[in-house]
Amino acid sequence: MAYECIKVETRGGVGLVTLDRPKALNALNAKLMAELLEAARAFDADAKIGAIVITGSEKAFAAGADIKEMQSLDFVEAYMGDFIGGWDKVGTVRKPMIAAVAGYALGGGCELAMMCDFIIAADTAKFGQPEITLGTIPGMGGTQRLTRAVGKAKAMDLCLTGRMMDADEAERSGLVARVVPATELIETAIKAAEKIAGFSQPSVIMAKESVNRSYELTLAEGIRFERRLFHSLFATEDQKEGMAAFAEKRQAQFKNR
Ligand code: CO8
Repeated sequence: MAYECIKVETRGGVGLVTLDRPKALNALNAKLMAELLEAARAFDADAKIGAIVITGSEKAFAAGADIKEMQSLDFVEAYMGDFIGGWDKVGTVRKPMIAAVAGYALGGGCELAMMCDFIIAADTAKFGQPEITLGTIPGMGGTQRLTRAVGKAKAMDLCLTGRMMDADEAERSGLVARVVPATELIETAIKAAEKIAGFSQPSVIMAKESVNRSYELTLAEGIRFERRLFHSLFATEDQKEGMAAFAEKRQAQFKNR
C-alpha cells in the first residue's frame, strides 16, 4: 500500500508507522490521519503483528493539527463536516500502540501520542497544548486525557498558558512511561513492542482493555471487570502453556489461542 504522509514497515511482530510530512513538522491533516488509521487497522487485523509503534521525526512527532488546513473553516463547516470527528478512532485499535516521541508533540500531536497506550520519549521531546495561543482549545482529548494523565494543576497550566513541558517534566508528571537518549528512541520502542508481541495476544489485548476500563468504571466495577477477564483466560491454551513453562523452567511458546 503506497501512502503519501506516512511510512509503514514491519520489524518482526511489530508494525512501525512513521509520520512523514517533514516540511510541516508532521502537522496532522485529513490525509495523514486517514492513512494512519488505515495502517493501524491493517496491523490490528494482521495476526502476525502483536504491537504497533507510532513515531515521527527527530524534530517533531507532530506539531499539531494542520493550522493552514483548518484556519478558514467556519462553524457550520466544522460542525456539519464533523471536522476531526473520525480522527480519534486511532484509539479504537485493539493491539497495543506505543508512541515513540522525539521533538515536538504539540496540540493534536500530543493528543495523538496520548491516544496510544503509552509514550516513550526521547530526551528531546516537548509536549504541549498550545491551541489557546491560536484562539482555540484542544479538540481531540487534550483537556480530557491530559488531565487524567497529569492531574488538573499541570493540565490547566499547559492548556491555559500554552507552555511546553520537556521530557523530564513529562515523565515526572506521569505523561510519559520512559525517557531515553534520542539516539536510542526507536530501538527502545521497538524492543518494548517486540516484548509485548511475544506474549499471548488474548492476554495482551485483555490487559489493555482492562486498564482502559479504569477510566470509565468505579473501582468495584473495574475490579469485577478485571476478574471476569482474568477468569476467562483460564480457557486459553496459552495460559496452560505459560504456567507449564514456568513450572518446567523453560520459555513459553504462545500460540495466541
Ligand atoms: N500546522 C501547519 N503547519 C505547521 C504546523 C502546524 N501545526 N507546525 C509547523 N508547521 C509548519 C510551519 O508553518 C513551517 O512551514 P513553512 O516552512 O512553510 O513556513 C514548518 O512547519 C516549520 O515550522 P517552523 O518554521 O515554525 O519551525 P520552528 O522550529 O521555528 O518552530 C514550532 C517549531 C514551535 C513547533 C512551530 O512550528 C509551532 O509553533 N507550530 C505550531 C504549533 C501549534 O500551535 N500546534 C497546535 C495546532 S492546533 C491543534 O493541534 C488543534 C488540535 C485539534 C485536534 C487535532 C486532532 C489531531
